[in-house]
Amino acid sequence: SSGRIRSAAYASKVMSAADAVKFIQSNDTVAISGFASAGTPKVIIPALADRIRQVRGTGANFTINLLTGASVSPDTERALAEIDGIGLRMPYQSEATARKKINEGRMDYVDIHLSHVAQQVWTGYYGTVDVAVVEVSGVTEMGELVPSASIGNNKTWLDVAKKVILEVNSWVPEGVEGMHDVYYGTALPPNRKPIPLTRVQDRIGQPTFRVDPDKVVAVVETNHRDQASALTPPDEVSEAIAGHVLDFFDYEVRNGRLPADTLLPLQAGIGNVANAVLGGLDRGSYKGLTCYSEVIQDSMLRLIKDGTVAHASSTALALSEAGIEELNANIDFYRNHITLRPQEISNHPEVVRRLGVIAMNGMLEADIYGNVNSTHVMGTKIMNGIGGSGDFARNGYVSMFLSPSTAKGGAISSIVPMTPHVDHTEHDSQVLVTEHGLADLRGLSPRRRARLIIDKCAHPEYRPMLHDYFTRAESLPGAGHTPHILGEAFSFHQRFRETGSMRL
Ligand code: 0RQ
Repeated sequence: SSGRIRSAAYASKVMSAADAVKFIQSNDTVAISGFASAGTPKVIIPALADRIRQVRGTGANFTINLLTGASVSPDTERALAEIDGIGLRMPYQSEATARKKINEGRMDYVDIHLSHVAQQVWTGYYGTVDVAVVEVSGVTEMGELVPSASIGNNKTWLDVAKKVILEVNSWVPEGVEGMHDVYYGTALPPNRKPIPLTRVQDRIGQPTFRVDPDKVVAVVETNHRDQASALTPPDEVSEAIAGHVLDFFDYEVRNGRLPADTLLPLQAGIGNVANAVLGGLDRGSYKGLTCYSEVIQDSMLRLIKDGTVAHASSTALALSEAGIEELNANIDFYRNHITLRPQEISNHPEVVRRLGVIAMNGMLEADIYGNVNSTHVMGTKIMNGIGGSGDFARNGYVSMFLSPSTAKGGAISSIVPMTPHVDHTEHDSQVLVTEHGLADLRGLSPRRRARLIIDKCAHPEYRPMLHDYFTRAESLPGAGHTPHILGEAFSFHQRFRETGSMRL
């Protein structure tokens, strides 16, 4: 035994993964840990996939409904998706096999704001949670659970599930204990109280999860690495986008809207562009920045190490292999600069609004008025999901959306006449950025926004087509406040469908 289970009551429940999954029945709603790859259970899901195959071999059906924090490790998502093991999936995925099943209509997918998941489950929108499968890094003498590399919805899963299966993973460094802040003060209305978090580094909860020991039906010991997040080095396009964002920060400081050294808490989505923006921060004169986000990427570790970032709050780590090594080797240092929280708090509208978060998220496309599509390719096929982008964009102090100006080698323009799906409305997006420039939409009417977005953000090749559309829309009799030619508004998308390119 690894010595991580310090409570005898739990030690007596240790069993194999194959035995543990016998507690999961067909049609169960199963809520698992994991946010990005971090903290995904390592052995129970593969064992469950085996059990599903076995049961199917007898002629019976076996599917589960799967609830998570956000995406889980790709291997885990795939293991269940490729055998059609999931009836309903909620709230976020980013894995090719699952995406395909969803778009073929073979897996139900409910795509909701990550801050809403906990309360929607408490209120019973998803029925009963039959089993929670949660990875932890240890069990204390008192039977409390030390979280691992993510928190996500684990507090809620442990609270609401009828049965709990724990994976105690001794690969997670013991020094992680104390990095987490699990807040137990949330409630449903009319009993809600203000969340007493006024600074990024505030600790308002406790370092461990509580669970009713009678519900814990199985404990499985593991020693398995988290799957690393892919990290591609910034390219020219993402460096250019980052450059515009950093210039914008300077502009805001000069205008007295952001504090000079520390700015306001930063939130950045996952991926190339976010990494490039964060990576560029240590070139400025910033000291003691803070981040209030949902994940921590590699660039953040470097910024913490050199003092550019004083404290980062999130619900999960999303590190590459090298980042995981760096964190684990220096866990006692990073524990004082990183706080992991339940996602209902890391993404909470009240807290995001109070702190004045600078929200920077990726998008698929925006229209000439600033409506943003983050989730649906050509308006119909799900990409990943809204994730936390709405939580931050709607409530941020400044809400920015960042994207290359084209996709698929230029065949797709990220600026279109009208987005065929809207995740973030024109009322929520304030600044759009591509490699060509930054459109500051604050204080502008729709017609002024349109000209600015086309001139600053669209790829030069698409600018004439967009101007042509807008000019003709504006000259229609009764063009209105937000001019459109309704029969033509999706012509770029239609052309892509028919010819494989939005180009004329
Ligand atoms: O696909 O790799 O197959 O070519 O979409 O595009 O440019 O690499 O951008 O990785 O930042 O993803 C919106 C999906 C952008 C992401 C989205 C294709 C493009 C490529 C990826 P290929 P890029 P990113 C914070 C909040 C919602 C969740 C969120 C996302 C692939 O940012 O999922 O924000 N956001 N969470 O070719 C068709 C278009 C396209 C397009 C790009 N207009 N039409 N395909 N692509 N634009 C999260 C955290 O804090 C963790």
